Amino acid sequence: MVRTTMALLAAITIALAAPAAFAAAGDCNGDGQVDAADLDALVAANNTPAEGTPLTGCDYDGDGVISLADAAEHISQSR
Ligand SMILES: [Ca+2]
Ligand SMILES: [Ca+2]
Repeated sequence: MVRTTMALLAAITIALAAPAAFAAAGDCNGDGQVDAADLDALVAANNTPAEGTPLTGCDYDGDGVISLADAAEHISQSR
């Protein structure tokens, strides 16, 4: 019973966290807006880890590092 409850709590936690992660896509500086400032944040963070920063939503290729490839993808998705 306890194990089931813990698994349920974990599933709920993941479910609640997931929409926020998706909503942050393109919002590289975490200000809630997707605009030109996000590209500046992406370029400034070139070759830095995305994990644990607002930049996780802008790691388009999912390699865990912000790079110019992510900036290029950000530009193509912003058009
Ligand atoms: Ca932003
Ligand atoms: Ca990347």
